[in-house]
Amino acid sequence: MEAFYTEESFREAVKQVQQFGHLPATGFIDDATKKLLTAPRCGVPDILRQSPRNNSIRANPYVIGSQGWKKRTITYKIHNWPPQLGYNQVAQVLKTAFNTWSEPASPLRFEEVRNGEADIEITFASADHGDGYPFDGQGRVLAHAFFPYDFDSLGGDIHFDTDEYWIDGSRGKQNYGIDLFSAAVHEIGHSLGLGHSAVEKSVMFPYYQRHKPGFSLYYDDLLAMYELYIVRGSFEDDQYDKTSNGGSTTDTPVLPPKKDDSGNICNGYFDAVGLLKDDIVIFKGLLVWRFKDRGILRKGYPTYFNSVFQGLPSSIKRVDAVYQRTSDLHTLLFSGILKY
Ligand SMILES: [Ca+2]
Ligand SMILES: [Zn+2]
Ligand SMILES: [Zn+2]
Repeated sequence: MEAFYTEESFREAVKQVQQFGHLPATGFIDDATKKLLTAPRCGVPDILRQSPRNNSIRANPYVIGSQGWKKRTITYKIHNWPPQLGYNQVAQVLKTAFNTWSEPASPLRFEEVRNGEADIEITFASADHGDGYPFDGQGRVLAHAFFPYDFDSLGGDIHFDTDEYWIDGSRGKQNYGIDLFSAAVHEIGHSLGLGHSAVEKSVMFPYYQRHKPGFSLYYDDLLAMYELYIVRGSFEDDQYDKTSNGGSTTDTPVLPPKKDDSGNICNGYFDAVGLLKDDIVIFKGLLVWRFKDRGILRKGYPTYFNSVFQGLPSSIKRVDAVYQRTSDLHTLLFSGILKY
C-alpha cells in the first residue's frame, strides 16, 4: 500500500510540474519533462489550486501569494554584488527592474537606501546562506524571494545565487550567463506578494526567460497587481507623505496634493484596470488608455471613456472597476463601488 501511495504521489507531483511547464500531464518522465526539470528557474515553489467544479488540478493564470505591502513607498537596499558586475551596474539594473513594477498600473514607488534598514534587502549568496533554502550551485535555481511580512525581517527580501554567472543583458551581446534584469523583475514580483503564474508570457512564469529591450509587464501581471493593491489594497501611509524613510519629519516638507493630475497615468494613480478583448485598459477620471499586450498605447488613446463606451449615464465621472464577462465577452463597468 505504501509503495502504491508513494508512486501515486510521485506521479501527481510530476503531473503538476508538467502542467505548470505546459507539457502533457502524463505523470511519466519523458525527455521533455527531464529538460523542464533541469531548466533554469526561480526557487519559489509553484502553487496549483484545486478547481472546485471538476476536482481537477489546474494552474491559475495568476496567483496572489500573500498580502501586499501596507505602504506605497517601498525601500530596498543592495548589500553586495557579483564580482563580474560592479555596484553601479547592479544598482542601475535593479532600479530599472523596480520601476517596471511602478508603471503604469500600480500605486507603488521604490527608493534605494544605502544606510539603515530597508523593506527589501537584496543579497547575492551561495549554497546554505542561513534562511533554510540553500542554493544549488551553478544552474537550475537562480534566485528566490520572500513575500511581504513573511518570516519577520526576511519579508520582501531577494536572494540571488552567487554561483550563477550574472550578466547585464542590456550591454553587449553575451550569449552566456543569466540576465540579472530578467531574474530581478520576476523576484520583485514575489517581494510584492505575487506567486507564480502559469501564463508563459507573464513575468511570474517560474522558468527563466531573458527579456528583450523595451520590456514591460504582461497584462496577467498587471491584473494581479490590480487585485492585490487596488481591489484589496489598504495603505497606512498617506500617498503624499514622503517622510516615512527614517528621516526627521521636520526637515521634509509634506507636499500639498496637486490640483490637476488627470491626463497623466504615469504618476501611478488611476481608477481602474481591466481587459477589453485582449487589450488592457486603464481608467483615470474621465479618460481611458488602451494598451496592446506589451504596454504599447493604441492609436487615439487616451480619450474620454464615454466616447468608447457609449450610452453611459452622464452622472458617471469615473470608473472604479472594469470586468470582461467570460460568458459573452461583454465589458462591465463599475462606478462608486470600490473605495481605496
Ligand atoms: Ca543555482
Ligand atoms: Zn518565482
Ligand atoms: Zn535565501
